[in-house]
Amino acid sequence: MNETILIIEDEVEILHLLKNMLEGEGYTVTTAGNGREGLDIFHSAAPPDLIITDVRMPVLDGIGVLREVKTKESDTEVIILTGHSDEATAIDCLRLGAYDYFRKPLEDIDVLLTAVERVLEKRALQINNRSLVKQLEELSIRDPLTGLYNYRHLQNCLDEQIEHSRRYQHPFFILMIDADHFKEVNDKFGHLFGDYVLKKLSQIIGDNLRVSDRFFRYGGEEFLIIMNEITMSKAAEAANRLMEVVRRHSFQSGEIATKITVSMGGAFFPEDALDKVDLIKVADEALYRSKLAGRDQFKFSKYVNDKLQHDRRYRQMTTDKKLFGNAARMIG
Ligand code: GH3
Ligand code: MG
Ligand code: MG
Ligand code: MG
Repeated sequence: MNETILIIEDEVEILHLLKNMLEGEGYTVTTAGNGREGLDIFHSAAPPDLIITDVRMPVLDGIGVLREVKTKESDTEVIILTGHSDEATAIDCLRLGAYDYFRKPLEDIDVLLTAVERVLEKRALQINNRSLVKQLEELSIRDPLTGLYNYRHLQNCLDEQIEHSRRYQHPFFILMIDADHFKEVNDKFGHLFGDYVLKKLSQIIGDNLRVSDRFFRYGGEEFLIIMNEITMSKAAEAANRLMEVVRRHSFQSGEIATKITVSMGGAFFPEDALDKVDLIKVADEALYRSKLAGRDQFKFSKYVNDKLQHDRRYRQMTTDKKLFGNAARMIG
């Protein structure tokens, strides 16, 4: 048992009695003579698991201590010691979040000891439950094979991302990725090796993303990346770089080694679509065009692609105009 208890009490005899008794039970005990000193200890290092505090004390009373401890949202529990005439105050303390109160003089010390044991057990259980809930929450948003965020989490993230983008006018980009001829990998080397390839694929792509990119397993052999604050040329650059990383990698496990390629399609919010469903549809269509064009390549949406071509043609026209202008002057 390594639980820590802070006793705050201005009556020295009671302080010593409690300290000796609790140390005898194996607790680590610190002491303070008034509320201010007690809070200094509470704030200075790791907060104690339990504070046993008197109510009436000079400088700062027990209620002041209780209020401060409970507003800090700490896991520190509080037990109150009161005088005979302080019944109403004691009840106020329970309302403020104290676990229990005991009247002085302490007649049955075992009752107090049992309360200490029980409150520390309750506290440990609460902390354990909270960590279990956290683990479950984490599991519920992850894909078990790759450890990436799963489809369900993608839906929530896209909802949030779209709301954020609308409010702050920050465009974003989604990149959809599909492994090429993956059925053949399974057929040739078995499903287990296929699983290994998907796991490794997610690692090598993940290793080549920016910290702000969010990476999801969309399903099967399909993945999706949300990229913030990225221009069209940077998006194409990122996609091409990722395809090259995959192209170069030899997927090796035991005796088996193989190479694979991926196809990609991308869509911008809000240029390509104004809602989640359409945005994914547009990226999927772009991916499909990559497949049709021979796989192992990346395509923007038709809209962005046309726009880029138009811009390129426009730039070419202005260059041509300058050229022709110069030529005309030379002839003239
Ligand atoms: P394409 O280039 O057109 O994408 O061809 P493909 O074979 O990859 O596409 P298709 O959709 O026909 O097949 C997808 C394959 O991915 C079939 C499925 O068994 C495999 N697959 C999906 N999820 C998993 C998985 O978790 N593990 C393994 N080993 N295979 C998977
Ligand atoms: Mg007192
Ligand atoms: Mg697929
Ligand atoms: Mg595929």
